[in-house]
Amino acid sequence: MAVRKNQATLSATEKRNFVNALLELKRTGVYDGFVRTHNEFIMSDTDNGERVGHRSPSFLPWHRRFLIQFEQELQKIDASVTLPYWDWTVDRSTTSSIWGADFLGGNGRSRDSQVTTGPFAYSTGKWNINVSVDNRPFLQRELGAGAQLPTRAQVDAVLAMTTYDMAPWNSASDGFRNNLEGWRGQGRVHNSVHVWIGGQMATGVSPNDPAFWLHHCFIDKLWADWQRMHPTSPYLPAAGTANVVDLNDTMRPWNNVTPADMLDHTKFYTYDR
Ligand code: CU1
Ligand code: CU1
Repeated sequence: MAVRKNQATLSATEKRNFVNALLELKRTGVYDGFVRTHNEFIMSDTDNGERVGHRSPSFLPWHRRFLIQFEQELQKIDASVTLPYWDWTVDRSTTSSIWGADFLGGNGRSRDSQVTTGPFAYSTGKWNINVSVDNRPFLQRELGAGAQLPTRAQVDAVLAMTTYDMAPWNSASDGFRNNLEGWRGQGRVHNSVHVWIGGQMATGVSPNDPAFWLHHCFIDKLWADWQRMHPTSPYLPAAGTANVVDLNDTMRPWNNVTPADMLDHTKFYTYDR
């Protein structure tokens, strides 16, 4: 069984293997397909219309499935690789090891936010931004400029919520899902991490930054933690709700996946804890 680990615990070899698998998926074009899919869903997910990837109950199972598919692509390159997670409640500095030149590379420079260090710097020639919202071909970051990272206390307050989601099943809902997604609540948990990194991460083409996978892996772990804390709290809505993905509804873009299929992550991987 594949074990997903805290990125701070990875060995130099594990970091290198992960980076090399990312670069290979980028080279073959597989990587950019994930960026394109994510942006299509962000653009079409609306509070009052059909919504699948964001602002809706299926935010968590949709990204779980998206990460599993991406991880399987990495494992075709190197079977030893799993997605690492970034616990931003602990590793909160713009100079934490996650931003090292041996891993994700560092902050963008002041002039144009261009990342110039590490394996995803434009100058390497290996990380051109092809699916773009601003026609700039380089990875951009503005670490810490636009938001604060959520604190452990803010995360714990969200984990304490007992109801998975509730009407109107969008970005105005109370409950665990929307407070974790970060459209409301102290810390604006998931959303504020995108804004804290800035650059592409603050847009629909966020998977252009490999940090996307480490951030969403931690969000996925928090969902797993919540499930363990609240074993009798089900995914909601169960059935019959317009515009959102009920428990047993098919979840686009996949034609054979429902939220129910995604509830038990241990069929696919486990977390180190
Ligand atoms: Cu997303
Ligand atoms: Cu996200």
